[in-house]
Amino acid sequence: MSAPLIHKLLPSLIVMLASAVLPAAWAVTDKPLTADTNKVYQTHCASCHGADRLGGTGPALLPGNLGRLRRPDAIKTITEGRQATQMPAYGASLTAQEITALTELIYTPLVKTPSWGMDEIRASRVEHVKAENLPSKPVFTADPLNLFVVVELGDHHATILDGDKFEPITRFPTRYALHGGPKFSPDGRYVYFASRDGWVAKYDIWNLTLVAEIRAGINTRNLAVSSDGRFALVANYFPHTLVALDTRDLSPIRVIDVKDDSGKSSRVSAVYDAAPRKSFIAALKDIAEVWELSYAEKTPPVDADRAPDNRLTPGLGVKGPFAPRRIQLDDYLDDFFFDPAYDHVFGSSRGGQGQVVNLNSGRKTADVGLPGLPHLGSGISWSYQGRPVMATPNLKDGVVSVIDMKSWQTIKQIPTLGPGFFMRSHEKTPYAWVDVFNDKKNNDVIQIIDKKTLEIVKQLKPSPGKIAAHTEFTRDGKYAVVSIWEIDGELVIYDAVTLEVVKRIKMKKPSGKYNVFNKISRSEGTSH
Ligand code: DHE
Repeated sequence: MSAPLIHKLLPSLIVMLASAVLPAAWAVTDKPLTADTNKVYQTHCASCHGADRLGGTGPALLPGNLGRLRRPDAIKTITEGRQATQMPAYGASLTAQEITALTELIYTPLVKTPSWGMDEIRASRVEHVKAENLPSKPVFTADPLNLFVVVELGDHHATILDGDKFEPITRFPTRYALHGGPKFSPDGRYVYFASRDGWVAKYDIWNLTLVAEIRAGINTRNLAVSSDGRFALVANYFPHTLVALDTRDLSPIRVIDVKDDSGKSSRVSAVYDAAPRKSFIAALKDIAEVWELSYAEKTPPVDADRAPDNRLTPGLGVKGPFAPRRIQLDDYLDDFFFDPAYDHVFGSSRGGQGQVVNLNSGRKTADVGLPGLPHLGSGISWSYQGRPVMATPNLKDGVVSVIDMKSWQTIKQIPTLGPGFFMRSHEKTPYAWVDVFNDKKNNDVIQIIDKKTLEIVKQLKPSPGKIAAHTEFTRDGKYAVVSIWEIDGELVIYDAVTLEVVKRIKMKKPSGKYNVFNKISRSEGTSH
């Protein structure tokens, strides 16, 4: 059945069903918009986006989830539909006023806050196949550790790419708007995706099969997988929770409310695995704390020499696995980067100011002056003149900052052609690759930094006039793969030594690509 036909037949049924089964807290508001607009929404949109706007086969239509979609683009999408998706065009069936009113509706918060706790999370889980029944060897001959998982945002698909032949092995649909790096099981067999709408998916790469999905939040930031592969922790903007999942089948284990002693709750900016500590570290957006959640048998011991006025406070009566150890700070710590030993996190506060926190003592140990808005989640590290350094691109200023991770001094601010987004390198290449994603004039350029001299040595234009972003290397570091961020985009593969193009592969807005080996070996040139 065609998508427009589904749109015609299902709405009334969905509305009836929705009003019968949805909890009161999800009721669609008819304020401050007119009942007419709601009727238009229920007739044309609810079947895919949910009677409650929380999403269905289509994405959630709530202001928090639409933050990155500008209103004129929303109007265009409703009028013209969205290429390569199920979203039909309504320009012929709705008036301009109805389309404007619908746009207003989707940018209006729900009057009643929807609840998304353990019951709703559990009910959302879909187990497509029992993972343990699938063969435990790859169904293809390509090197399973030199595969790339490519996220194609253009039509919400992912491609598994053979990293030796640079040929796609399979391509499959994903949930709408995946964001953040997918995470892998320690053997590289399973990959876990998170979508902005809170869907987490487990995919068996060896069997090219989707195993299970669960909606862990309504507006999700990212997820982390424990170094032993047993757990996933999902960081949510809405509701203000961290959700622990059992990676075997994505069953929910625990929903942790994120709040401080006064009861003030917080969005979670991001969560990462700290393998040597056997814990997850979570950065909080609205509370000046960083949380450590252990998945070790016993919670990790805290430094004996911790100051008597120790500022670690017990966590909210939550006991057992994932009981948060709360480290209180003077300033907010948004996204962050670990030092090589995972003893420190280097984070940026809301204003972009950097601070270093010792995770063992729970104390801030240094301030680091940083210009603009550093993008620490995209930081990489290497050894420079015998010292561990990290480098971060900057979302606001045209600069890459290189910081000594022993003294926490800035060694160099490398001027770039404009603000960037992603940075990558590899142990076996002398270069770090950085894009100029956030500069309208120069966003088709990739700049190559020599890790020894900290100078820009070359500029590449993979596809002049088209946005170039996000590099990833093959497992041996010999080739670098760059994305062309267009609906009809491509991957451009470079010889990482000669910096010559060796191949181009058509893709639908390939946002990020992730090499299995580099990810599971925690290559210093890649993000956590
Ligand atoms: Fe991302 C990773 C935050 C906007 C594409 N982004 C991340 C991570 C964080 C983050 C915390 C690390 C998570 C992880 O990998 O586990 N991103 C933010 C923002 O705060 C910001 C600026 C605003 C927002 O809307 O959330 C933002 N990000 C974007 C985009 O607009 C991008 C370009 C397109 C998109 O997908 O929405 C984008 N972010 C990415 C990608 C990664 C990512 C491709 C994974 C990078 C990697 O190599 O690991």
